[in-house]
Amino acid sequence: MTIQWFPGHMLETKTLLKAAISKTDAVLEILDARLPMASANPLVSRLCKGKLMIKILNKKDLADSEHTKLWLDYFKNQTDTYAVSIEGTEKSQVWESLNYCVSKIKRNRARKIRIMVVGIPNTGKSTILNTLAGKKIAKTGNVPAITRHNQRTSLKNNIDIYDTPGILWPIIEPEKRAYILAASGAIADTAIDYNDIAFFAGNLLLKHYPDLLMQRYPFLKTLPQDAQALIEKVGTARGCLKKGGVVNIQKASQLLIRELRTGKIGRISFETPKDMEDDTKI
Ligand SMILES: Nc1nc2c(ncn2[C@@H]2O[C@H](COP(=O)(O)OP(=O)(O)OP(=O)(O)O)[C@@H](O)[C@H]2O)c(=O)[nH]1
Ligand SMILES: [Mg+2]
Repeated sequence: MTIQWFPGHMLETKTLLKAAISKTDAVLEILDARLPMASANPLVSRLCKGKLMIKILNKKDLADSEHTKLWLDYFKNQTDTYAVSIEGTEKSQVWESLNYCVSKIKRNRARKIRIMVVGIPNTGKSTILNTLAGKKIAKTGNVPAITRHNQRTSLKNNIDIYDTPGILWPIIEPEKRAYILAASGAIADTAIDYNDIAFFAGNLLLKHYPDLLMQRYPFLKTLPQDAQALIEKVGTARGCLKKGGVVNIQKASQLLIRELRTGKIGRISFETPKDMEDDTKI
């Protein structure tokens, strides 16, 4: 499965970022804590080369806390890499991460500090901005591509912060990365095949989170042997049926993905630093 989803506003944002980055003091790269590597945009890394960047692993409440610890340790061991994990609606955590960023800036006292918030779609950039502002100034939503334009907000302590639209890159490869991004909710529904994504997610859940599956879906009784069986059983039990009682795989797939994305199945991470090292060995 190849995913291509690079609508016009993303290209515009890329051009805008290129021009704006040089005028900012630091960049908050908002990653999804469940997929800290897959959600790191190579375009953004290239554009921000040489700029102070703080990796914010947001949505930590949805991620496997053991895996988040592994990721933070992993980033700590990289040179010039700063990373923290937060929940985007938690005021103290969000401010702590911003203050951490500010503490690393070589400050020009003649003007305000400028910080840019960047990342792929749906990682919580606007939510973080609203939390910092203490009011809803940016539109948010649990589908990608909510923000369409850059937006500047003045915060206390002489800080200007810029929210930007989430951007991806023209062709998402390798396939595993495309699946992870799609399963997390970073890619528009119109660009993905739910059945494919549910198969990928089902296999991941069966392999790494069987206990969570059994808790969420007690009607399973025993662990299904593969993703196909899992989707069918969930579909049957949850009434995703076509005429004649045949399981509607598309509906069952959507249900599984929705429950995975919203944390109903539990705290799930899609990748660990070890997976990433293993992938680069291939
Ligand atoms: N569980 C959880 N949900 C979060 C968190 N932060 C943001 N969200 C939710 O994630 C969804 C996306 O949030 P947005 O702030 O719109 O994301 P964005 O990065 O601005 O998205 P685009 O503008 O489309 O690029 C919303 O439903 C938020 O409520 C978090 O820390 N935990
Ligand atoms: Mg936004």
